Amino acid sequence: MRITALAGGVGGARFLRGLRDHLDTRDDLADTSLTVIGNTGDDITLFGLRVCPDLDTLVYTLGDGVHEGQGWGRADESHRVQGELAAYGAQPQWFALGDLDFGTHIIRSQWLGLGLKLSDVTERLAQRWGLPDRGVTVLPMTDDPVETHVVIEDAEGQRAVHFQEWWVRMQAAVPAQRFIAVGMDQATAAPGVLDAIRQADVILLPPSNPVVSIGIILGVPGVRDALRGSHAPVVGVSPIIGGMPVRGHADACLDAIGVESTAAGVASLYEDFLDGWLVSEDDERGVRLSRAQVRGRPLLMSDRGAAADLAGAALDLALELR
Ligand code: GDP
Ligand code: FO1
Ligand code: CA
Repeated sequence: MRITALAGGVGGARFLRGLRDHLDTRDDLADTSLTVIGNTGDDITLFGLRVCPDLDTLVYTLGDGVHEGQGWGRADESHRVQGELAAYGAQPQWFALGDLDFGTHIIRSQWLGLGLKLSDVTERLAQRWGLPDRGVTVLPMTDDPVETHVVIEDAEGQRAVHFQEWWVRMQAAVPAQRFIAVGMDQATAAPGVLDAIRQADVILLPPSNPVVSIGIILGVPGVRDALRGSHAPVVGVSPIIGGMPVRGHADACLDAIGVESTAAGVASLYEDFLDGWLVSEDDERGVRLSRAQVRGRPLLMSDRGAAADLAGAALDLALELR
């Protein structure tokens, strides 16, 4: 069976590792392949190096190399290089890059500099982490540079800052007026992305940020149409439980686009292609959707086992809707 998922960073990666774990327990679904279409709007160039936070989070997590507490970056990390850069007064210092993580950014930047596409580079990185052996392919949504910028207004007036500056440095405390996916008008889907949607047997939307993760991927030309036209059931998991994101600032992102921070509000963004929607058991009665089937399930990925159970529930609903 072919499963395709759209994903951001931590929420997407934990869910998809859970899905991989769940599939390992299913004899009936042996030989299932998982293709993950990752958000690249978070990407940023720092110290001359191309950093792809969401793709790296996916690869590190699915390759068992992630820092479990943070959910991003490498396990057993040190920060000597960043200390050295700080001694030179190099900026920014608000974005924590570890020494092992730097290795990834150095080799990625070198390969990109040699003319490889981001999708080729990501394939090489995933290979090192053993993903192909687990039937997992990670595709960047596009090979073209796309960066999410955030329009804000503060004491310095109205301006656009890189998404990471708003999210990490400002902690999303300055209200976002809107998000701009810079470069999207010139972008095309990376090789394999649209086919992965068209040829999937099941399509899953993990509980990723609906605006700056999934929303950005949906903006890639052809992606939304492919989802609408797909014969496969599309099942999503709410990142919002009881009106609150589990982590991060998804509520600030939803505010900016005028959508309420509820499981129903997020579902409304996927209305035209969503067939199934998992919400928390407490939210179930409050969510009525015209098209999609709604199911209440324990939604918290408190550990790897809980993530596997959640992914299994999403997959079961998709198989039921097939
Ligand atoms: P990011 O790129 O690191 O921000 O990660 P994603 O975009 O993939 O996912 C972020 C979203 O995951 C946030 O909006 C969280 O609310 C959601 N999330 C994180 N952990 C959980 C969880 O255990 N359960 C659910 N349902 N959502 C979660
Ligand atoms: N998130 C933070 O909140 N603070 C950081 O300093 C930070 C550094 C970082 C470095 C590499 C990487 O792959 C991810 C990193 N993240 C950091 C996570 C990430 O940039 C964002 O939290 C998500 O992309 C938000 O969507
Ligand atoms: Ca992200």
